[in-house]
Amino acid sequence: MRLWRTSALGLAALLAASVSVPSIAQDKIKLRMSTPASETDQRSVALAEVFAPAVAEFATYEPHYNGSLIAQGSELETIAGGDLEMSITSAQELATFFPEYSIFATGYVHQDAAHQVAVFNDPLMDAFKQKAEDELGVKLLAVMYLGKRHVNLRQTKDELTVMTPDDLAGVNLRMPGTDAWQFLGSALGANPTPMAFTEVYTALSTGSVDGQDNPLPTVVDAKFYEVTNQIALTSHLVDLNYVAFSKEVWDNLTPEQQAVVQEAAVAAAESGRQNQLKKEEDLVSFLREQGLEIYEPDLAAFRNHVQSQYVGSEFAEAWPEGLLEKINALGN
Ligand code: KDO
Repeated sequence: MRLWRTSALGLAALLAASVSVPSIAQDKIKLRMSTPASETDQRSVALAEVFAPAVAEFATYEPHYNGSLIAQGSELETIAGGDLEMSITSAQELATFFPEYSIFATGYVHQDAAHQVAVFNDPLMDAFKQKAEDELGVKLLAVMYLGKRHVNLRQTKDELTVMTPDDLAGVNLRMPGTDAWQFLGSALGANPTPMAFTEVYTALSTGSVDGQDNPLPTVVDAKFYEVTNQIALTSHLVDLNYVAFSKEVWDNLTPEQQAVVQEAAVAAAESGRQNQLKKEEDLVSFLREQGLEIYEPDLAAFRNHVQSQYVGSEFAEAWPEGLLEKINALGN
């Protein structure tokens, strides 16, 4: 009798456990992530392959690529409104809310991937992170490396050789659609045209723009090399993105879960960074094989021109006193 009761209890426990399995699964936190990037972009790959499995015990990672859920540039306000949990955001997008973020979107400020990490982890970032949390409800978990942006044009090098900013006069250069991006395009000497990333391939193929700027891995991933003829290696922006996470969702996690999410974001960023750096190195020869002319312009001329445009600009006025010097001191 006693045996029977025990096994009946055991059975009940088993049933309860099996009934509760789907409800536990349902209780998992859903983390929708929206990005204009493709599924094969290294940042997307890193989040899917490193971040997602690390948080899988309590969260379901649901990525949306190519701007299919939220249009490029609207992700932050969507997180703030509670309709999105994650994005891969840019300093340029944050600068539309907090102008001081434009310092991280300024040409020739970040020197390389390691400098980006040093800046992101330095106490100088604390006030920036806090403001995004308090005023936008967005937590910045890690810095992702997008790469060195270069000028990529439809014209052949014979038609137009870009050695100095003067050579870009009148060139219709697609830049993403925020003020900080447009300013950078003008600072390069070009005529910047705002356009969403997802429209760039078509615009290049029809000639409605002369060119675009992005790192080599993006030129390959988005197949821009099919519709352009040259890349001037201006390295005008060592570009970054932040892993942006809803503060509201964060606050509902246990401290243990928060630690897992934080570590997973940092690990994903590190993995994406290493892959992106390798791609940047490897892709020059691939692009040359595709027929693109790739060359280095007068970098000092570009650096001087770009930096001189920022001095005294409305962007530079928003930067906290002494911040640029602190950022420079963290580099080489
Ligand atoms: C772009 O629109 O050119 C850009 O490179 C800007 C970045 O901040 C980032 O949003 C990126 O697009 C997308 O993730 C697509 O790679």
